[in-house]
Amino acid sequence: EVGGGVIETWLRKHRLLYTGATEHPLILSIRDGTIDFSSFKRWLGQDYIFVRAFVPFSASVLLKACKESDNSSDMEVILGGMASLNDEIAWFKKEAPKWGVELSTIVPQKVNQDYCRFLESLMSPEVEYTVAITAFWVIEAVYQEGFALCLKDDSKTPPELKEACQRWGNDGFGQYCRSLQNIANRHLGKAPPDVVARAEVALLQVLELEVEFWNMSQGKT
Ligand code: HMH
Repeated sequence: EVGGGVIETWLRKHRLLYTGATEHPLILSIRDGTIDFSSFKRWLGQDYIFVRAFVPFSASVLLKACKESDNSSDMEVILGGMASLNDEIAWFKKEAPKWGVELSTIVPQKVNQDYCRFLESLMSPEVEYTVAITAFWVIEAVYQEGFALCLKDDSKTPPELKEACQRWGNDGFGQYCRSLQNIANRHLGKAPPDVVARAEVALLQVLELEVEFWNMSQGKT
């Protein structure tokens, strides 16, 4: 399934945009140890807001899976993702004070608002499960690939940032992303062309928003 799926075709087709998200200069600066810590702090506060908005979106994907999927393991994979979101929120709350970031006072930046609004649009019952699960997969996958880069043997990731990279870059999260990719591929493989086209648009929107989210964290928007 993986290798010959719709997703793999799209990743080849949109390779530059995909690597623009996974190998963004901010990620590369973490890996190279040259990161400006003010960027990390900005990212930390904004991503906390994003992750909170990602919870109801995940719940909507779970609901669609229960209603529209023929395979009960979809629900279990998504539920596992929601359990790790619970840990993520706890991690942000524990991490923020170490950096002097006050989470209760964070104001969402324009890009973050756009991204959260995009998630809300995908929560509509009219949006097909195939479209929503494709977006859900790519949102998780870009973080997994990006942060995994910062954990490679030859990376110079600052010790203070290792835990953040570990959170999304670890092998368990990688396996989870591959499970999501298999689910998305299975549904894309049997969806009508108009649904497949909307899923591709959603994928591109996510990639563009991810690049902008990193730019925003660098203070470049
Ligand atoms: C912006 N994209 C963004 N934040 C995240 N935490 C993830 C993806 C992965 O959950």
